[in-house]
Amino acid sequence: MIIDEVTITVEAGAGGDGCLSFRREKYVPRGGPDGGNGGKGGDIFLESRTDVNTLVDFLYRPIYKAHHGGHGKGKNQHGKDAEAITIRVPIGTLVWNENQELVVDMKENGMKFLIAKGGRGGRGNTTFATSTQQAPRLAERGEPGEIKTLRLELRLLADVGIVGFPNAGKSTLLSRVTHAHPKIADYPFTTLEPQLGVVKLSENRSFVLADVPGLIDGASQGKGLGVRFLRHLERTKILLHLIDLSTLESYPELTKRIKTIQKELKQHSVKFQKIPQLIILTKTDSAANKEFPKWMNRLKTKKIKTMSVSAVTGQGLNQLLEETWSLLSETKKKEIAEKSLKPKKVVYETQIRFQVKKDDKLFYVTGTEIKKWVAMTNFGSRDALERFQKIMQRMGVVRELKNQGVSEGDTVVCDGQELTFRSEELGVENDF
Ligand SMILES: Nc1nc2c(ncn2[C@@H]2O[C@H](COP(=O)(O)OP(=O)(O)OP(=O)(O)O)[C@@H](O)[C@H]2O)c(=O)[nH]1
Ligand SMILES: [Mg+2]
Repeated sequence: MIIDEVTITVEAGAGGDGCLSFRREKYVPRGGPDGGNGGKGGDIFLESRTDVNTLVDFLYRPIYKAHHGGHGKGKNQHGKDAEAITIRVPIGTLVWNENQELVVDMKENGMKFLIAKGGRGGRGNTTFATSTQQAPRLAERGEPGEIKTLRLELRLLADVGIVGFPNAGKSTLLSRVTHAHPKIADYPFTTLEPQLGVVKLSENRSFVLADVPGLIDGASQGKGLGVRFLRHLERTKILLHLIDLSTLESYPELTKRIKTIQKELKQHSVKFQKIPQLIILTKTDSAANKEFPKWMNRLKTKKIKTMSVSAVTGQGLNQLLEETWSLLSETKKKEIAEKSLKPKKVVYETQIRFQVKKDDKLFYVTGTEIKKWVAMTNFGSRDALERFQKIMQRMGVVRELKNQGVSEGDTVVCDGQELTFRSEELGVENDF
């Protein structure tokens, strides 16, 4: 299996800061607050596309940054929202986070996934005015955007699989139509593990072909090697079923061989019944019985698509690739039509709100939300500090601190910001 891998960093934009300002007009003493809100920071999306085939571009451009939101201004002017950016990835890209957890499998065409969320704009002081607090000296800073380091892994999914008995000429076919160099020999079980190659018909017409070890009667019960690798073919869209003419004497033998392989596939997984199959008679140059064109006609009357090739003379190879391509395009179109009926998914991750840990005399409060509120608070302002405390209370941080035995004067470190646990002095109703 060809696996392509890159590491990238995505940095969503921070929200713009909210503005702290008061109206100043002639003859209007003590004008009210008029600080506008900051704009939203830019989000970063991943989108799976059929027109992107590799991860190579990411090697040259591993960092993606969205813009920050504009800052709020006086006269209630809000900052501008930053535009989202979309990173295009090939279909079949797996996205892993720093903890090696799978974030998303971009396996469907046109799937859009919010990978890094832009920060919310900070609120200006106008927002904080209430009937009791008419001149708030409080404005939020913008929320930082999410920053993530991601590992993208492309599992090149094979579009077309080759199946058949050992020695049918599977690897030879792969070597003739792609740049792959599989081992080829005139004894069974030459191929020991799956081989992939890319067939390029023209600039925009290419597909991935997979060759797996040969199957034998009883393979689904574990005989031979082939069955171990059949799972690699489960996601293919078309199967080329190869049959060796050089050892084929009669029509009944042909149908028997076809049925044997089809039975093995079906017993391995019912999924194979839905995958269209092309029957390919191989080694026409050394066919044991020259009557095979008649057999092909008989199969055609049963609506079984049959072709013949010789990897030695090259006979039939082009027709085979063209036929495979048109069948493949048809199958893909059908799939896309079925899928586009469903709404596109945008998935959000859920996170633990906060964590409190006691270490000696210090209490450490961490978590994404805590990080956010610390970044958004201007600790130099008494009003802002008071608000921060209220938020900690609402989130249940205070309750948890108390559970862990916090007392007056203890130091609480919120995401690197040192604060003193004190109640009355700050005049907050309940303790911090
Ligand atoms: N005359 C002739 N011989 C061929 C042709 N295609 C393949 N062969 C020969 O058939 C033998 C088997 O070919 P492989 O491609 O290794 O067969 P395979 O299906 O991959 O076999 P396993 O990997 O063992 O399952 C080799 O000796 C090839 O040279 C052909 O079109 N004409
Ligand atoms: Mg082989």
